[in-house]
Amino acid sequence: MKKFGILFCLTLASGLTFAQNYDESKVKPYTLPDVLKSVDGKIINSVKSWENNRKSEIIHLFEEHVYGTMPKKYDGLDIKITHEDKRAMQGKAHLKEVALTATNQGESVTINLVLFIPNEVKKPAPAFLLINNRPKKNTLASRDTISGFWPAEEVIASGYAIAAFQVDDAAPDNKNTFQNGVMRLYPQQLRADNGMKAIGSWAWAASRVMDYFERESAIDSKRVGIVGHSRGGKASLWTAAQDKRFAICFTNNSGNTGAALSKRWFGETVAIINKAFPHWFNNNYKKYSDNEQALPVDQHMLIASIAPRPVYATSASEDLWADPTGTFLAMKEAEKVYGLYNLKSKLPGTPPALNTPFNNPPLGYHNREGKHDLTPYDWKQFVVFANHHYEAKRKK
Ligand code: GTR
Repeated sequence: MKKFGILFCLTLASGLTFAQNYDESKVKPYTLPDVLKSVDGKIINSVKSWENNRKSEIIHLFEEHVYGTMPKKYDGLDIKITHEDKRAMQGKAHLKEVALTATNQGESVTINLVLFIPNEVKKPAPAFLLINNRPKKNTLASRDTISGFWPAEEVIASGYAIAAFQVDDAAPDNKNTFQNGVMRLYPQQLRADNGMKAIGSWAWAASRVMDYFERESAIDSKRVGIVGHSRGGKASLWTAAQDKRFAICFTNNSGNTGAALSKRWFGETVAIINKAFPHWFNNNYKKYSDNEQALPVDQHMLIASIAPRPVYATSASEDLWADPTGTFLAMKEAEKVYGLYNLKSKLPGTPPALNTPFNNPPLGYHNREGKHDLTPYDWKQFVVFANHHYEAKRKK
């Protein structure tokens, strides 16, 4: 009896910590760190001072306080085509299933990649890579079932290759087992308060896929967009921030510690995410639970750190948990860094109406009607955005 009483109290106590706001009129004033002012107070007003100073400072702050450090070295990468079909999708695509085995200090991890390359496109083809945070059945090589989460046929018809790996290969999405993947290669990360965890591991794996793309003659590794939904969208941002080789970043409904501002305190909060998913971010991040104002960063800085490469963020109308307005505002705040590169943002001044995509680089955004999801509608806008970007590059 007594035991139950204690449990009940704990539930109540955690219920109190979990209070959250869904009411715009209740958003309290907050101050964002100025993306164009360095920690020592220097004003950043040129590409040179941004690139030589502030950009790496920002990445470092995110490593220290949020996602953890990103190991860059490993001993080897073995690339094995485990299955191939040159006439997949009724002859429209060349399917390659690839096992990427990375080794470091006697440990190894295998990332299984599914890749479709359009047959009707002059090679090398541009590509989209999805960090798949949902079950593998969403990204099936067999196409026995087709999921709107990864509309590979439509992307192939648009002239792009499409690839995916499932996050569990890199780090199981579980607080007790996330170590059983990339982390095995870097045991010191587990011991450090600024060591990476699952989100860092997923981003690390995306970079190994890029290592493979650089050696794959059918893929144009200079035209690869990294895509992620929700927790995968947090990882796609971190991937692009860390790895300049990704040409575009797509972050879908990524919400808290993704593209949405944390200091707005709307929808999911840092306390909630740290409690529910202690295995995503580093130990230091736990200091900011219910203490967002102390964070030396906010998510507009992560978006800005990807500049001048384009970023497309999305929201969904029924997904207040991921704070659509806070996502849009973060994109707006990032505009000034693109401005340094003379890249004028085409985003409107205020959050656009539902289903009104702004899909011209450098910054794209839409708020789709409906639920928290990655859908063919979202992918369609990603393709348009990528077309605009690559087209503009070709003309230069
Ligand atoms: C939720 C989590 C979000 C988001 C989402 C998802 O439970 O609170 O931050 O990552 O899961 O990945 O679908």
